[in-house]
Amino acid sequence: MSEPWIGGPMSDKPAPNARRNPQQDPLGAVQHASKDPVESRVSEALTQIELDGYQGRGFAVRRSVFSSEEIAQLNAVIDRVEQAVVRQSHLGREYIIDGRRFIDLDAHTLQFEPAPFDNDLRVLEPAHPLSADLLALLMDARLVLPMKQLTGCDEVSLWTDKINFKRPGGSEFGWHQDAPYWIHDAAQVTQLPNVMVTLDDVMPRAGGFRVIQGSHHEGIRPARNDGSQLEGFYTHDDEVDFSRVVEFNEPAGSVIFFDPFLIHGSARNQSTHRRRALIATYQPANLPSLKTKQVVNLG
Ligand SMILES: O=C(O)CCC(=O)C(=O)O
Repeated sequence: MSEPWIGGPMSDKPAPNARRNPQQDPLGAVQHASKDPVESRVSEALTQIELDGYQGRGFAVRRSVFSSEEIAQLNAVIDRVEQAVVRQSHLGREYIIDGRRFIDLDAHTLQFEPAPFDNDLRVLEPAHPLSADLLALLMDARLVLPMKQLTGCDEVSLWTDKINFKRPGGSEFGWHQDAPYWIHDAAQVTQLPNVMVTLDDVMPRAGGFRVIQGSHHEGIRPARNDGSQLEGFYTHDDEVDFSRVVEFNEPAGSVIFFDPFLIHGSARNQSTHRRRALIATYQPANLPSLKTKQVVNLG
């Protein structure tokens, strides 16, 4: 991780850790995959080493937490959800922000890729009301137990969840922190840990998730001032220390817990494969969720 990354602001160039020796994993990723799920089962709760990594770097990674069978079933559900919302999207309210098409459909926001892929879904938020399987995933102990530790609570509820679809050629997610989006709505913005579940094997150049490790220690950083409508939500490039970029090219079914203040994003998908991911944010129990305002207690 000492190698400086010179990719520049959300460059398509792979970050330096994109290929690494899993035996000496600089991310401290814990391997969960095994041919024998009983033998390989490790405690769902984060270990002290993982918790220390989360505090210090702003993230903790667990590789192959969900099996390929579980992910295949989940992706079949997600395909059906995607087709259903796109089919119904003409019923929603359409608007354009920074050249991108958005549709509000009931309590869901659909964001589409910019042209020429503007009929392809980029983000769906929230996703869990559309499938009991998605809600079951969010209640899975492999997510809930770590989230109890990260929120410091005995019981947790859902703040928000979304699916990022990232088709081949799909667009970048600019550097940002989540805390500025949520600070006006959330009861306690410091208690909103995120988890990304990778839904496809992430290859170099597929636009893998990236973070600036340690950046969560520095509070909310100044935003872009480039005249775009969403400038206030993106971190100014001058605030991004590119020498601290970590890119996660993990197998499907891996999970990455990350802090709401951590600067993160991802580059365009230059591969020929989709790079889907589910991101869920947890909070203490009995609090309303971001978009539906329903309380979704998860355990
Ligand atoms: O999916 C990604 O690579 C990044 C997504 C992200 O940063 C977000 O949805 O807030």
